[in-house]
Amino acid sequence: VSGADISHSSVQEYLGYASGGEGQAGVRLALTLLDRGASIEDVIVNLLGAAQREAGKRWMLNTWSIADEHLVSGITQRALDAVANSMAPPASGSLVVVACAEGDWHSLPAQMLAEMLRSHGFATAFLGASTPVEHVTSIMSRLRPDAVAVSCNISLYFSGVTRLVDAAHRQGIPVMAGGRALGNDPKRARRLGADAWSGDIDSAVSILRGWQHDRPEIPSEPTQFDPAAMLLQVSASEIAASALSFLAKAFPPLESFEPDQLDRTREDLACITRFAAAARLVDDVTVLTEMLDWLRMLLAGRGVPPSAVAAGLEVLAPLIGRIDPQAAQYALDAIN
Ligand code: B12
Repeated sequence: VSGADISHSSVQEYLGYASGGEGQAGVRLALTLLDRGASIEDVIVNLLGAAQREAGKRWMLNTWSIADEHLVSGITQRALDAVANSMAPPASGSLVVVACAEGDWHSLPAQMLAEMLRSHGFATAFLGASTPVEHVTSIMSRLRPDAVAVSCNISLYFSGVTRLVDAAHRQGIPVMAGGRALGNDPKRARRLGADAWSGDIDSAVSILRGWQHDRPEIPSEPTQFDPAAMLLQVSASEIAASALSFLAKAFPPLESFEPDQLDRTREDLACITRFAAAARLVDDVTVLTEMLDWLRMLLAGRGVPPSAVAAGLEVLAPLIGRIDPQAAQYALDAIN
C-alpha cells in the first residue's frame, strides 16, 4: 500500500466513519492499512493527517461545525494511539522531548511527530498540548533529553517556541522546531532561536541523528526581539477595542451587528494585531498575509465580505503604528 493509495480513497472512507462517530471502524481502517503493509508514517501522514487537514478545511468553510471537527479529532486521537500501540517498544536510542509551544493546544500534530520519531527508533517523551515552560524545564532536568522538538501550529504562539528554546539552551539542549506555523523553510524557526527547522519526518530524523555525533553550538544568550513587537503583542486587546469604535465609519454594515457579532469582530481585530506582532517577531510579512487570506476565507464562509477585512486593517494601522510603525506598514501593505 503506497501513500498515494491511502490518500485517494481511504481518507474519504476514514472521514465517513469518523464524522459518523464510528470510532472503532475508523481505528480498524488505520490498523488494516498497517497490516496490509503501509508504514506507520504513511498511515499517520496520509490517512490521519490528511483527514485532520480536511476537517480543518471543512470547519473553515463552515460546512462542518466545531462539534464535527471535535468528533473527528477524538477518533483520530484513538486511531493514533492504536497505531502507536502497534509499534515495538522504542529502541534505547537517544531521547527526544516533544512539546507544543506554550499556548498551542494542537497536540495531535505534535503527537504524530512523536510517534513517527519512535517508529524511527528514537525514545520520545511527548508532553501534550501547551505545557508551561517552567514545567518543561523541570522535566528536562529530570529526563536529560538529547534534543527537544517543539511544534507550533499557529503563529500566535511564536513566543512560546522561543521561551522553550531559551529554556532548553540554558540546559545545553538543542531544539528543532516545526509545525504548520513555521512555514516552508528554516527562516521563522531560526529567527525564533531554534537550532534547526524541519518540515517532514525524514529531515527531522536526519537532523536528530546528526546531532547524536555532532551537537550544534548552543547560544549562551537568550533570543532577542524588537521590544516594539513584544509590546504590540500584549496590547492587541486594547488596540482592538479602540479600532472597533472607528470601524463603523469604514464599514457601515457594522451598525446593524448584534452584540455577539460585535464581540467576534473585536476578537478578529485583536487576532489581526497579534498576527502582525507575530510577523514582526520573525521579520516575515507573510505570517500576516497568510493569516489574512485564511481570515477572508473563514469570513466568506460566514457571509462576511472581504471588504470588512480591508476596513479593519485601515482602522488598525494607525493604532498599531503608535506602538510599532513597522507592523503598521505590514498592515497597510496587506490591504491590497
Ligand atoms: C483539531 C484542530 C484543533 C483542535 C486540536 C486538538 C488536538 N488535540 O490537537 C482544537 C479544537 C484544540 C483546535 C483549536 C484551535 N484551532 Co485548530 N485545528 C485543528 C485541525 C482541524 C487539525 C489539527 C491536526 O490534527 N492536524 C494534523 C496534522 C497532520 O497537521 P500538520 O500541520 O500537517 O502536522 C504535521 C507536520 O506539521 C509535522 N509537525 C508538526 N509539528 C512538528 C514539529 C516538528 C519539530 C516537526 C519536525 C514536524 C512537525 O508533523 C505533523 C504530522 O505530519 C487544524 C487543521 C490543520 N490543517 O491542521 C486546525 C487549525 C490548525 N486550527 C485553527 C484555529 C484557528 C484554531 C483556533 C484558534 C480556533 C478558535 N477560534 O478557537 C484554536 C486555537 C487553540 C490553541 N490555543 O491552540 C486554524 C489555524 C489557522 C491559522 N490562521 O493559523 C486551522 C488550520 C484550521 C483552519 N483550516 O482554519 N484546533
